Amino acid sequence: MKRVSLTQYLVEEQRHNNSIPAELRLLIEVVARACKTISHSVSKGALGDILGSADTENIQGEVQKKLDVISNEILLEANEWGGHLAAMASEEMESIHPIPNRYPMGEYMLLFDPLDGSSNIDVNVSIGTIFSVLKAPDGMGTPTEEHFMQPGSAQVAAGYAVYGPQTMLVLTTGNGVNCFTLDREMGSWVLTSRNMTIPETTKEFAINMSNQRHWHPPVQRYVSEMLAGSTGPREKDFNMRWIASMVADVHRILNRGGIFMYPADMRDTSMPGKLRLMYEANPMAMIVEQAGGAATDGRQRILDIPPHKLHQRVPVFLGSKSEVERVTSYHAA
Ligand code: AHM
Ligand code: MG
Repeated sequence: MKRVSLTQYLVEEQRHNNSIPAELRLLIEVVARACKTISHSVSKGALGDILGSADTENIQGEVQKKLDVISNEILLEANEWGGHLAAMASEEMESIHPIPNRYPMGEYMLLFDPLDGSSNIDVNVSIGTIFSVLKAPDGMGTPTEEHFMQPGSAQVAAGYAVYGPQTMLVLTTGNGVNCFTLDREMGSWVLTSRNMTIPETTKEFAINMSNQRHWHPPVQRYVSEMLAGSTGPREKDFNMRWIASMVADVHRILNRGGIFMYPADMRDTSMPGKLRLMYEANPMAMIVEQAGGAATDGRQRILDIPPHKLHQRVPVFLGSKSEVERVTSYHAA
């Protein structure tokens, strides 16, 4: 079988489908290269002194792991000098990171969660990097947080790298979803799945069940109906999986269907859910929709939510269309 590299795929997309302007292609290549470097660090584990805590806190007050900090730096450094970006924003940084004056300013803005699934770093379970690309508004001038306040539907590209038994890069530029596997010997990303499609129906769900007592009634109803199995209203037995790395859970759903949920709960109404709109929910929602699935916050399409702050959190329901539609309809009932 002829191998297609990420570079070749992007060049062909640019040439034939016109879906990727040259600048965006360069940007994606740089992000992919940074993910390769992160993958290399991840695979060293204790041998690379990358495990454990960094003794610092991020903007959310969460203790940062060494690998959170290392991955953030790798992405910042890799993307600063290329001339295709105006600014970056990261889950690990309080405010935006404009491109320093010594480099030319480009027309895109990059957002990322440098190392998603931090609780799994030290236990050798799959983790990942999630990214989202927005266009800088015309005549923007000095970038501010305000320029990032665009709904997910404005994303021009989104993707994630998953560092698991294999390192994979899943990418969309609004023309379907493709998956590349890292060939470690050759150091290149090779196209291994074209046009990924999420099966519409499923018998598998993903949620952190330990929070059950805090859930709101629509989520209680939805999950209890699944747990009732073949003699319950759903008339089938469901299986449950929860990796606690969104990238790994979404990657499974992309491949074999399922629904992923991180709902709001009754503990703290000021904190609607755990996941972040700009770094996690929006890019994953774009990927899932491009693969034929659906993504809502229980009430509306995630990609339609107007953001009001960089580190905003949202409830997330995404995956197989019929299941996302069902749990969303329970919220309306
Ligand atoms: P992180 O960005 O700090 O790693 O947090 C996000 C992660 C997701 O990857 C995952 O779905 C979720 O947190 C797991 O949360 P929990 O520990 O409550 O199960
Ligand atoms: Mg995360």
